[in-house]
Amino acid sequence: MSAQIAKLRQRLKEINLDALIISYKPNVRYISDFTGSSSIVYISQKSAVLITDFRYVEQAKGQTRGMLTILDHKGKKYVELNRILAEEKIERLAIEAEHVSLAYYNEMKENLLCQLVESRQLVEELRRVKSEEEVEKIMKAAEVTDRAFDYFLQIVTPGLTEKNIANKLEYFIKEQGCLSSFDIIVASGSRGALPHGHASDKVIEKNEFITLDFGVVYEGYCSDMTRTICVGKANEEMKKIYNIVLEAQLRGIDAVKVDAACVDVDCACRDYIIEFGYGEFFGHGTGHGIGIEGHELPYLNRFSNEQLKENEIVTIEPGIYIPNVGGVRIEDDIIVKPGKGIVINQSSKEFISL
Ligand SMILES: [Mn+2]
Repeated sequence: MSAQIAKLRQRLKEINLDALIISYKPNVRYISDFTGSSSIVYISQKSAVLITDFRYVEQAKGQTRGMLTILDHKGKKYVELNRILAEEKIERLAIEAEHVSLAYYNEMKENLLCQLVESRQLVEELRRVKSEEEVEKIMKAAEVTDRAFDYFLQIVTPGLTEKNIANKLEYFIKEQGCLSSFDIIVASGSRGALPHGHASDKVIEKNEFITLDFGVVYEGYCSDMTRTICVGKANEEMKKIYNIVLEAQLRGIDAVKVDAACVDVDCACRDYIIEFGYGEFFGHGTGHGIGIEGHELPYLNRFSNEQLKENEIVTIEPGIYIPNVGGVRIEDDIIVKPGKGIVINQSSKEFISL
């Protein structure tokens, strides 16, 4: 049995659920290592079963390494499920309320021979704390991210469009055996004021700031990093903003440790930015967990009411965005440890003007 299945069984016991069906891909991957696009994973105290179809049976056998029983459903998936539910005398079965469509839920409700109950964030909660193996994968992803940033510094120049840069980076990342974890954000000049300014056809001009936010997936695990640089000579206001964001980010990183309240980590960044009068220009949370997904639990923002746990990996990414002027964001990934977190990214945060 895998450690993940053991953790889930323990959790099911604690909350008094007989069994759970998982169909959300990131959760399926976490519990079973299976990466195919269509499956149901059934976990009870007695069994661990992956129901998929002909296209994926061989793949599932390889990826799950004998830790789950693989079933090939010829007809509807619920027919196989009903057989197991009857065999194990399951009365209440949990379904991932946040990830199934209404149609899917209704189909299951009408056809399953037991009571269906909603579960929320069950596997997501288990995914928060990373195993050593998961930490290593995310560190590898961060290494590739650092290399890609070095490459960005070599190629970025006025005259290229944001898309030109994103495409070259994308190619570089693929050559390293990875994938981008989301559409690369390249936001130059006044577009820097868009926190999620995906690369556009805008041409990079001399003396502009460029915010680059990207991440890579290495063996299923994501990194996430942002740097803002200047091509040419920086104006004083923007340079001042850069230094405020950098100091805020360093304060945020310092606040990351075991048992820290997520809201306090957010405040560590936010209060510093507010002090300089830029509070209204920092409209998003300070960070989030990373792992199988680019954004996952825990969330570090003004509304968080939880605490950091050892071996969670979170981003710290404050920013200041001035409409029609531009913006700065700096982001690193940090492993939560007692006393002080470990920053994974090695890329320099000193102000770079090329
Ligand atoms: Mn991020």
